[in-house]
Amino acid sequence: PAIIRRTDYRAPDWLVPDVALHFDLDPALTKVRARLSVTRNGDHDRLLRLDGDGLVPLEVKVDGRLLAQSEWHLEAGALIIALADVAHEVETLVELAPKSNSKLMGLYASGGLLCTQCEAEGFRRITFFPDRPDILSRCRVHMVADKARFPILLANGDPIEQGDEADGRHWATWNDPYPKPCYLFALVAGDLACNADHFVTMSGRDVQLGIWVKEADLPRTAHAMQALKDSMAWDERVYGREYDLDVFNIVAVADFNFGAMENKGLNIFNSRYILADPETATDIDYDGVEGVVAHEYFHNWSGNRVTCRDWFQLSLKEGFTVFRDQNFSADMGSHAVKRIEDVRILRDGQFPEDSGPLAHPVRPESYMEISNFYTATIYNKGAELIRMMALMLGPERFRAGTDLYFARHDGQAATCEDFVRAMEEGGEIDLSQFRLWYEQAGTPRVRALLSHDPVTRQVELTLEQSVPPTPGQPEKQPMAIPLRVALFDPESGTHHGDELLMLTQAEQRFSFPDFATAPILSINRGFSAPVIVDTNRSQGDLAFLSAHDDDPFARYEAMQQLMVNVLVGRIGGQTADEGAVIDAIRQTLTDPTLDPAFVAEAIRLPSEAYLGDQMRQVDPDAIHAAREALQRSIGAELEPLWRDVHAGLKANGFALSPAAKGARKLRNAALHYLVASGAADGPAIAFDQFSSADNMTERQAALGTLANGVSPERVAALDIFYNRYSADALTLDKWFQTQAFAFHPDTVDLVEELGRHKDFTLSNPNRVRALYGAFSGNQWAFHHRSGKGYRLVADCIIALDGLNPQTAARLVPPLGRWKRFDTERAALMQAELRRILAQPGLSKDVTEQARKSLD
Ligand code: DPP
Ligand code: ZN
Repeated sequence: PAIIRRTDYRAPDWLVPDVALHFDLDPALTKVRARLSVTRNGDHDRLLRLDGDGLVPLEVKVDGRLLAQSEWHLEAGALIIALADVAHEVETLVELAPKSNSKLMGLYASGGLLCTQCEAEGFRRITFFPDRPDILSRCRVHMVADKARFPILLANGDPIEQGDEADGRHWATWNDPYPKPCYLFALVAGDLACNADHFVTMSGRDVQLGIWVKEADLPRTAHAMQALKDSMAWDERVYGREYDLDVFNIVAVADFNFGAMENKGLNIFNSRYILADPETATDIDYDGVEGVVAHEYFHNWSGNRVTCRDWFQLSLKEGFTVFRDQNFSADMGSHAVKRIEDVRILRDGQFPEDSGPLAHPVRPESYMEISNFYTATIYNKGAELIRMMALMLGPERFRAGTDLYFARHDGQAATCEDFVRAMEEGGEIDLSQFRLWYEQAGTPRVRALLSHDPVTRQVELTLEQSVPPTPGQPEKQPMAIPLRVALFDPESGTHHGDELLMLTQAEQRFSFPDFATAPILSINRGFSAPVIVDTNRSQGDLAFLSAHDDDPFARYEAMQQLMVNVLVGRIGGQTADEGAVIDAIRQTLTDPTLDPAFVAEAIRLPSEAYLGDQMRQVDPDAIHAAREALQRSIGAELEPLWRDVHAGLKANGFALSPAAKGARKLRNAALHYLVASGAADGPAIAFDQFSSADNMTERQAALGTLANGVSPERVAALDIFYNRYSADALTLDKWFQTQAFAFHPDTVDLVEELGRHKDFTLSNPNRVRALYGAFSGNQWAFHHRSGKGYRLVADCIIALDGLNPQTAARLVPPLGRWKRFDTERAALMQAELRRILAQPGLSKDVTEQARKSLD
């Protein structure tokens, strides 16, 4: 497969200002007629090239004249035509079979619906078109379908007209007045019910809102609708951005590769990010619905009105939009807890990517298959870049920068460079060095050493930075790293200032005058930069900060570091003292001033994967043993406290207030430690919570806790859960996922069995992720020394590749971490990657990921 390079970008030869699409819809055979007005872009004599993937032109017309076969040809799927003048009308006719489209790209069938997914390059599976994001077209869509099976017909923009035909069929026409790239095209046809509402925008326009689902799911759409209205109000208030069409529709579908898609005026969602009710959704699910609804809505400006010039600029819309949805969710709940959660996601998902064979810059230089670049680096690290700029600029100047960006690039296909320039000009700041964040891959490491001279009363902070080599980038330059820093007086527990230091050189010193005694360093407060900080702080310093730091993230971080030090020490064979960890947890648990949701985050042990990331060579068995042992000690030492917390937070129902959610989170953490303590009644208490809970948050947490052990309650709870929810796909996913995530000695064998379960299917991406995605994130089980875990995942990749290469490719990265493991495991992982690559007819999606993973 060919490699596409960022520097090869060239403006399009032909533009398509207008397109009219006619769909004769049927799951077995859909006809698509497309009429493109094309105009020559500049003075050249190059042919018109319309991308196509698996399409055969049944008719090709230019300016109404049917072309002979000799007047066009196909080249790598694309339709090539010679055109004489500067403007023409080109018309094509193709046939599709949506119900056999298992890739879920283009037009496909899901649970009786017909729907589309075009980002990144799915539109070329629907019709011949220049499928690149810098071609912006006004689009009119006409759909005809059987009225009984497809009573609802939706497309982008505003509905124009509809009517019946004689033969039981009906039609609808939609028009989208905003020029858009074809990756934002969408249509849906099906038997759908609507949760209808409306929103009055800041200029007083009334927008009709619709969330379309299967009739039976209507009661589960209330949270999504509230989230949509909250998002619309938030984007007006915080960014001055108003919605621009008369209707905004969302459709939920069961089979979807992404989480959701921001098609103009017609968002299409994976149903897991729309449907929620107390019986089936956890607090995390509710937050996921709120965050993803907001994310897709915010794309209307950051993505649709201003789109991307080419796919190398993907983070322009994704990083910025993640930043926007993170701040929205923080405003809707707790800023402190949201920041901790987002950093945890970054460290668990992006840091490993940045230190492995698939590391790439936030603005990549090349790709084979763009679907492989919808990564934690583009999304989550991309969001951290925007966050750093917002921090350096401050709220007013950041807003001036985004205002300038939207005003200057509205209706355009822009670049990351355009965004940075708007920040520089609107925010009056020089970001020359900061641009390296878009170019250099790898997580920077900062070494921070604090020294104090009692004679001069001077404190000196020495900061050293380095960026590790990554594929294709052996040498790195120093980055511009904004670090929020405070120095605490250990006597008074207070600090002097909260300064933003800019680390711009490989090594830099900062002096602070007038300290009688040595202060304690609080650094990277609020996680001001996405870096790894190594400090010379003692366990005593960390314990102090875990009790006194007034920056919630730094306080959490001190606690995590305290735990990491003990665990990494023990994994390395030292007898690290756990007393400080237990004291810090006791102190945090009993501090009445703290938000329970924060407490639940702070007392949680770092994940096995994060611990692995701290080690040169990952020893999954030693990590698991050390973490389990510490968990058991914490459980046993503080057992009465866990019992109190668990009993004291009872019966808060399923209210969705931050307080109620926090209480459930802490109660679940207490249950977890209580069971981990080994107390004889632990499983019975968990089973009782499982049986009596009136909400899924407590029910699923109890199930997860039981699934880790080998008690009889485990089997009973899993059976009850299965019988209660086997008819509801989203909830049944939890049953698969809980078992795949479980720290159970036989997880590998259980996952193998579950792969043969009658409810397991490769055709639903959520189900695949629930089983194999979750399993490969279970470090201890996946890296079973037999290599069986690797084989299971590789078998799944091979089987899935023929159906849905995009989802198959997402399962590859865990196999690529072999360099970090012992030689036996590394050899087993490499062997599986080679076995995958040896498959005939392998997709370019999986080929790219597996090849890079072997390097
Ligand atoms: N639908 C995906 C997202 O919103 C890709 N744009 O992130
Ligand atoms: Zn997005």
